[in-house]
Amino acid sequence: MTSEYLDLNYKPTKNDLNCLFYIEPSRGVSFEKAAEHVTGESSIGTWTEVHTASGSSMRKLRPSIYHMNKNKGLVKVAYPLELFEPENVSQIMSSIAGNIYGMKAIQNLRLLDFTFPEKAVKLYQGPKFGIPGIRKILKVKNRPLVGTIIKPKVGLPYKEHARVAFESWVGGCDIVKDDENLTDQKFNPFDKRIAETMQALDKAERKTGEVKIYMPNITAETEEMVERMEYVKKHNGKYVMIDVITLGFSAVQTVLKHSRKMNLVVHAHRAMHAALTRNKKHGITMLALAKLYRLIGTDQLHVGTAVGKMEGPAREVASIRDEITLDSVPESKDRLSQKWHGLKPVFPVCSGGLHAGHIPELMKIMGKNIVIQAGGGVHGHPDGTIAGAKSVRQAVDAVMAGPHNGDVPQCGTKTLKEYARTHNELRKVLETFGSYSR
Ligand code: RUB
Ligand code: CA
Repeated sequence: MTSEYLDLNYKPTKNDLNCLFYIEPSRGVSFEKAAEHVTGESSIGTWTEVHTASGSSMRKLRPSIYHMNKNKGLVKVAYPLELFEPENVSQIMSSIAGNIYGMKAIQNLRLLDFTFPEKAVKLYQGPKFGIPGIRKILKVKNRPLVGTIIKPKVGLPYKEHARVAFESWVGGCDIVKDDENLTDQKFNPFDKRIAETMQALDKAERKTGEVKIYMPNITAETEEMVERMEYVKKHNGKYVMIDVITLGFSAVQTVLKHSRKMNLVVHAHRAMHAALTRNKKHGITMLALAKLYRLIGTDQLHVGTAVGKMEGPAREVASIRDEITLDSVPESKDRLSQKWHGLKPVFPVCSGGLHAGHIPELMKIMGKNIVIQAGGGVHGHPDGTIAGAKSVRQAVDAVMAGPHNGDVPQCGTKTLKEYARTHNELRKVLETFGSYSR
């Protein structure tokens, strides 16, 4: 095979979408050949030369491999934007993250990152609310938002669900969320749950004087989701949540088209992401996926915790946070640079095995601009849900009142334990689940 795409002198232009891949060739295939195969199959190529297109029109669409590091397995490819249908994320992913994973020429392949040029970014709207819009709704300026997921995940009848939601809000949660696999089951029908839980929300707001949020899971077939959004709106809901990976990109885009019109905030749960993201040699990074959700505009996104029950090291979780919150992210060894041209920041959500004892370390890593969600950590409190919710708010208050380095909280376990002496709910949770330090 001649080198069709390799052009190490090529300088990407403002009309290119650039990708960073990790490639491991199969036995007997050279690195260059594997890189050529990946580049061809993700764009204009196939396994042999074809006689259907004229040379000049194809030359315009030809991508360039402009960087290669064989030792590290890294390849950068610049794709002309014309290869893609603007705003059609499914089409873009069918190209740069499609057939290429199945090719015999590669043993492993991972899309580490991609960069959209300014004119492509500007085609997208980004989040309608994002961090500033959500903080405005909740009237919480500085601290992390505190949320819970009703547990058990599935199985509670709707009246129980509403009662547990009420207790969570009264205890101090800002947000109550359905779990990713609770949608419209017989034991807990969607319409009854939403009506009952929104009534509980009104009651909780009156009792606490705080703004409270309920995030019902509307995940379903697309037209059904639109009906569910209308139903949520009719019951004065402000938010919906969706399982973005299992839905697929286009379905998420459909939800966002309607949510913008209806003024609903959209929370993105990432159930199933690890099937794509977890193997460090293969698949797609969560960083790359998170970028797509910022472009198309979910307002909140699960990014991991670094300290809880789900896999994801601190450095990686913090880099996803940066990607979805900063306006400009510099290039580093395993990512490309990206400018966001004013697209609003997505609220990073930390969730998975969290309880009050994790909060100092979590906030040291992730800062204050996060949503902290604890399911078991709230409803597993020995004194019940209200006490569990109180314990999380107390831990957040302790960290906020504790030492800071600039804007980043530096509260340690010792300070948390001291705070717990005068805060019973926190003390009990630390006795039950322990405190956490890395
Ligand atoms: C957490 C939970 C979330 C997971 C998802 O419940 O229900 O679905 O955190 O993980 P609990 P991620 O607090 O009881 O563990 O956010 O990493 O995708
Ligand atoms: Ca869950």
